[in-house]
Amino acid sequence: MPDKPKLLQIGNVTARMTARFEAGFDVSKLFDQEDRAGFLAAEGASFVAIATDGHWGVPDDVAAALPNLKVVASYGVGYDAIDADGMAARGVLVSHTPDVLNDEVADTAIMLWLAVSRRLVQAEAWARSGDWEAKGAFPLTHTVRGRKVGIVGLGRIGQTIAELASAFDATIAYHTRSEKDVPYAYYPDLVKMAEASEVLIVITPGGPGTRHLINADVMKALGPEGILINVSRGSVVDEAALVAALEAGELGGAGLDVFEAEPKIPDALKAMDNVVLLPHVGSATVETRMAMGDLVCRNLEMWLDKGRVVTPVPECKFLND
Ligand code: A2R
Repeated sequence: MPDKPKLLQIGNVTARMTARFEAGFDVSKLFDQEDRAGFLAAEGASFVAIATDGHWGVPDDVAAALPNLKVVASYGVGYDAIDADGMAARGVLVSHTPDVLNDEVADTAIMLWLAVSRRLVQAEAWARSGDWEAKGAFPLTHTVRGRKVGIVGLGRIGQTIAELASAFDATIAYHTRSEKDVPYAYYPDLVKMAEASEVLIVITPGGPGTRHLINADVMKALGPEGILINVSRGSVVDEAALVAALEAGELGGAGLDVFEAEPKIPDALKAMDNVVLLPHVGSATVETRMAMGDLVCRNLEMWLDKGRVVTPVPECKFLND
């Protein structure tokens, strides 16, 4: 029997995924290597496949040490940690896991919005601490019903967020680079949309194209009663400007699942009670992570079988025909 093709696993994954990788590939684990540089120099040329995720990506030393790389299967929809254009130019087919996490990330966005508006965290603490008995009723909050919601990025997840927000009688607007065929108001100018919105939900990809798209001007336009929700990438929001806007009272509140230097969160944000913070759990349920892992495996299995993948990133689609 011919040797199995070699796959480099960048980080740890579930035992279930590893077992599926091992059915078709000879698997090596980069994270198990004590001498990473020595290992890559000695073995790098033998690998044709990489399994990674949206956080680990394909580090530069790995990309350079694998001249015979043919396929990368990444876990997660965002792939800003992978140089997809560079991989495409090398003829490397990169895949990701779109669609299977749309509902989960959209639910997380709505959960954050509700938590900020209805002060869920403080109200729960009020109940738990005995303040209800000692001090009486919790102060009134603001309704999420009938709000003007601006969505920044109206792709697979953004459209799912729009559908959920519609159930709260929201008036939806969106900002993207190109207008979509949807029944929502299109704003080519993000600041104008922020001015017209009470809630701004950010769900674009990360990377240089969207870095600090949500800047001081956008936050100021959203205003002292406005709420910013970010479930995309930390890099999309200028975090220093966000802290400054919240401290100055120029922005009403924020719900954040992602941060610029994860897992570090600025202390200033941790100290604010008009901010709800999550540790990047947008897609993190057993069911959705299982579906994502399954799609990573199916991408690799289809590549072994047919030289193609199920869900290539757009930059690599031409290699999948
Ligand atoms: O700009 P367009 O027309 O290509 O629309 C895309 C929009 N988008 C942007 N909007 C404003 N300024 C930009 N510089 C910009 N770049 C992209 O983001 C599109 O409507 C949306 C992305 O949609 P999808 O590609 O379908 O991504 P999906 O599956 O919704 O996930 C979005 C992100 C991932 O990349 C992860 O970072 C995160 O959600 O979990």
